[in-house]
Amino acid sequence: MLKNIFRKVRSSVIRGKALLSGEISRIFSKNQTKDEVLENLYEVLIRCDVGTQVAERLISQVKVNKDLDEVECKKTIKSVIKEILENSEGSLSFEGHNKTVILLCGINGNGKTTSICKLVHLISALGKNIVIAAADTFRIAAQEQLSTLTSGYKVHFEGAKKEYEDPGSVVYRASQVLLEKEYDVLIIDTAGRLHTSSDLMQQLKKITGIVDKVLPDAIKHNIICLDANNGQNVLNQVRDFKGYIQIDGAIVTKVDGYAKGGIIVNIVDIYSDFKIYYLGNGEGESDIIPFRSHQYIDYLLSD
Ligand SMILES: Nc1nc2c(ncn2[C@@H]2O[C@H](COP(=O)(O)OP(=O)(O)O)[C@@H](O)[C@H]2O)c(=O)[nH]1
Ligand SMILES: [Mg+2]
Repeated sequence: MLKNIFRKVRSSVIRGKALLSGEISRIFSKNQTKDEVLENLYEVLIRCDVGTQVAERLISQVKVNKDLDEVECKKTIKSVIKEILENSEGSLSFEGHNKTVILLCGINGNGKTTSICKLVHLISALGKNIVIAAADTFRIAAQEQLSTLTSGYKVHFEGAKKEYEDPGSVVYRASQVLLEKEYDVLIIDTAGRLHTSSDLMQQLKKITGIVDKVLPDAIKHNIICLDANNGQNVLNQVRDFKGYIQIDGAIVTKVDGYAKGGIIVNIVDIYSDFKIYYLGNGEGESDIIPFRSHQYIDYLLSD
């Protein structure tokens, strides 16, 4: 099954290279005292988005090295990050005859609709029959975007019957289709909402309630789309969405244009039960990479 998924993925390697490794090398090329090295290292780690908590832990571990050199420093950082990322790999389950529901949420522009198209690309390749619920009923253009993007696939598309229709109604109809027909997977696209807008967040909660009611036995993945380039702000997004619905993990998008690299370590360190399912690696339907911590560490720290 995994093989099939990889066959459909254009590249399993993150495009580009993170800044961290080169920045660390630069620190050691300057012949500085240990204190200066540690001070500069802390600055670099913060600049690379790992967050203060992780940066402090890394510094305290690196400090322990008696003869601090570049190789030892990178080795220590790698091993701490490896520990943080243990158990962070998310995987979508399509087990036996169980039905699976994947709900994507997140703020506007983070890549929900694009990621759904990528998921359709991957999941169709597994021979699964897909229902899409276009529950972003605020913008008719959003429905059209999703319907156009997925038009090349054999999917059941459930959209709004009229503008501003209650997204809950769309999700209800789509859940019924999944329940009654030979479909395996329901993917729900939701309206981009500000995590600060409480009525829209209540609506999201209502959507998950409908799914729970109509499909109590389905395997459910509530996934937040996070734009890697939002830096520390993604932490607020996760916190606020978690205040309304259970969030199992994330698809981190736009890593193709993200050189800082460290935000995933930061998120997983703070939310230890949080899974990273996929990385968005471009705008195309096959620009999606299953998250593998060792590959991500290579991207962060390989020379
Ligand atoms: N470079 C890049 N662009 C992406 C990625 N994912 C989404 N985008 C772009 O981000 C913009 C917003 O995406 P969209 O799916 O409409 O976001 P939504 O509002 O959350 O549904 C679009 O221009 C997408 O092409 C990605 O992984 N890499
Ligand atoms: Mg959208």
